[in-house]
Amino acid sequence: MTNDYAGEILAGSVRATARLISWLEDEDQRALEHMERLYPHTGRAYVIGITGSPGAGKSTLTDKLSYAIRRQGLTIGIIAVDPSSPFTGGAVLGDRVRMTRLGVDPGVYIRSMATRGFLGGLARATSDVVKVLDAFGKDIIIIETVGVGQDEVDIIRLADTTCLVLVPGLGDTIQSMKAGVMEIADLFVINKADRVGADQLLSEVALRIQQDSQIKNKPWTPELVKTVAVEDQGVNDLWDAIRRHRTFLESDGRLLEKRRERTRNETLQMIHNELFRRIRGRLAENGELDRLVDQILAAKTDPYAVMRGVIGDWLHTP
Ligand SMILES: Nc1nc2c(ncn2[C@@H]2O[C@H](COP(=O)(O)OP(=O)(O)O)[C@@H](O)[C@H]2O)c(=O)[nH]1
Ligand SMILES: [Mg+2]
Repeated sequence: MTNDYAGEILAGSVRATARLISWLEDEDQRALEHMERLYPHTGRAYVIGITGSPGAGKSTLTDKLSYAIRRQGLTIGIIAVDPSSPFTGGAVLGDRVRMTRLGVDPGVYIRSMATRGFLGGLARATSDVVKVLDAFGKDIIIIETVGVGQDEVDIIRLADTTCLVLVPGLGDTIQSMKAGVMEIADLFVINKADRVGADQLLSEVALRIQQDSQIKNKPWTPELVKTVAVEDQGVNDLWDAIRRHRTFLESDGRLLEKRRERTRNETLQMIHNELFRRIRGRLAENGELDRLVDQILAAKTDPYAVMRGVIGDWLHTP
């Protein structure tokens, strides 16, 4: 091992943290041994997910919430998986981006994730970044993500508490909310409550919570919080609600159960990714894959037989 990044990260090095995260983003295999060393130092941070449509105010809310959290003396890691986030100035940057005030606070580490081409999945990479920031010693980790595709839903599953940000008059009333996103929310944030229609949206969401059998059957009833993020209104209420949800999870071992489920999925996913990476690597050698494809196209074999053959060979490899 040439660099002791894990040791440096545990000792608080921002530079080593940034470097390891870049490797994770590039799916650089060198990251693995460092991740393995960091792993025993993870599991301490509490992860908050902030999701919602573009323009809902997620970044503004994340910013204001971070100040509220900092005032309690807790440290924060922010992961913005949102290419349009002001943290990045609209650009997709791989490096640590400093925001004007938060960015110069050593108790805050901000990172935007590039959303391009992840073979192992964006959620997988984000989950590793969470672990790095956790080992780096951040008490609270906030993940900001746009709640649209499957990637985002998978990312939001990394959070212990998920906040869904809705705004009045965006035309994205809850009827059109993607199925599965509503169900994932532990807290509904009605942001831009300075606008008309905030109270109507609030009662719509409250009604939906009462009527949705999937939500109703959960032991936790989602809370609703009204905020005006730009004016820092309701942000302390949001923080209080997050803490109530945390207390709820920590009672009766629910948080442990949630993390057990996550560890299970992650471990399976890791095995899946590594197997696939190795098999793909071997098939790419000597044009083996192209040869097989030629044979399929020439009707000498079919993809099913190829798949069985490849896996059979692999399993019998000593
Ligand atoms: N009127 C109003 N505007 C807000 C509020 N919160 C955020 N905004 C504005 O909404 C726009 C989008 O906010 P941003 O935080 O970038 O949203 P994101 O795309 O969800 O991260 C910005 O111009 C913010 O200033 C709010 O509570 N009220
Ligand atoms: Mg944003």
